[in-house]
Amino acid sequence: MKKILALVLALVMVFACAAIASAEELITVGFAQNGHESDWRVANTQNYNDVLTADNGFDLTLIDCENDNAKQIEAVRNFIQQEVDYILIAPETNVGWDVVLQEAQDAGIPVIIVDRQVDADPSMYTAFIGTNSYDEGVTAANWLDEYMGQKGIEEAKILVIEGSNGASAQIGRTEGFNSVADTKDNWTILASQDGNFTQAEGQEVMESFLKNPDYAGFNVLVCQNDNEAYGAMDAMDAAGVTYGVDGDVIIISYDATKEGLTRTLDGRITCDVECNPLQAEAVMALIKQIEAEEDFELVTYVEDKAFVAPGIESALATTMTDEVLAGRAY
Ligand code: GZL
Ligand code: ZN
Repeated sequence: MKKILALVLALVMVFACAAIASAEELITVGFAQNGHESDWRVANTQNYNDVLTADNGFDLTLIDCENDNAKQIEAVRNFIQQEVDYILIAPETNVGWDVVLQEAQDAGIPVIIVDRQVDADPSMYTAFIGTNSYDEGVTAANWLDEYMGQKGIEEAKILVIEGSNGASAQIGRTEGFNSVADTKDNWTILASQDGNFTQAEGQEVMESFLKNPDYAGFNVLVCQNDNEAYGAMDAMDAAGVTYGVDGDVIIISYDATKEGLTRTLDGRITCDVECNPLQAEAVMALIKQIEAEEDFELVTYVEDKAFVAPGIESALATTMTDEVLAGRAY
């Protein structure tokens, strides 16, 4: 009996040491995630949970900060207290980060800014991996210019439902789109309002647009993410306003999520500009480069494409088909 007990104890010790050893080898990552405001954000969070796994050598703590900068700063301070190996931040807005970035730097913890940008000096963090929102805005406007030429549309009377004001995604898409719009004397931006990247607020903003006689006759709606577009469609349906390839209003959206591309395939969304949420693989590769003391890129933009409804040929965008939709990962 004693021999069996000794054997069992020895086995428990072996497994316990292995567990401790492997726990010591895991790279601890604290991620102050923006929130869960959109399909895009949910896919982005899922991607980190799928990639920064123990099997890949990571111990990830992801905190959903409910789109609140203050909660994100608090989460970062907790990560500093816990002495994690790396901190990731997907900032709600781009301001107010200098103090906590300094605290992380003083604690010797590398910070990687992901998805959206901060306006802090690049010396305050280790690297940025995310989306180039300015280019997305330029792509959207260049496609509209191409489409107006193809269809012989004389003028664009544009309404814009913006993303969360102060988010670099909202700033970039607005500035990128306007950099082209400002060169077009037959384009008029009638209004541009914050829809906070959510379906509910997208609907509210669209309802207020539809009530304003100054905006009657608009023929282009730009939604700075797919969820806002779904809300805007509900509002236009209720008001009897037609949209999409067979309707009176051209809808340009951003994100190109599965639902967004489903609505592009059926022609309700005319053009959907992708913003790739699958960024965790690039973050994992960067951390492993840092761990191996190899050179690494300070700024990495993930690749974005654009998609248009069937029947539209474009040099800038992929025409949607069932196969294209089936091949989408998010
Ligand atoms: C873009 C990202 C934006 C998405 C929205 O990089 O920050 O936030 O476009 C999300 O869907 O809410
Ligand atoms: Zn919530």
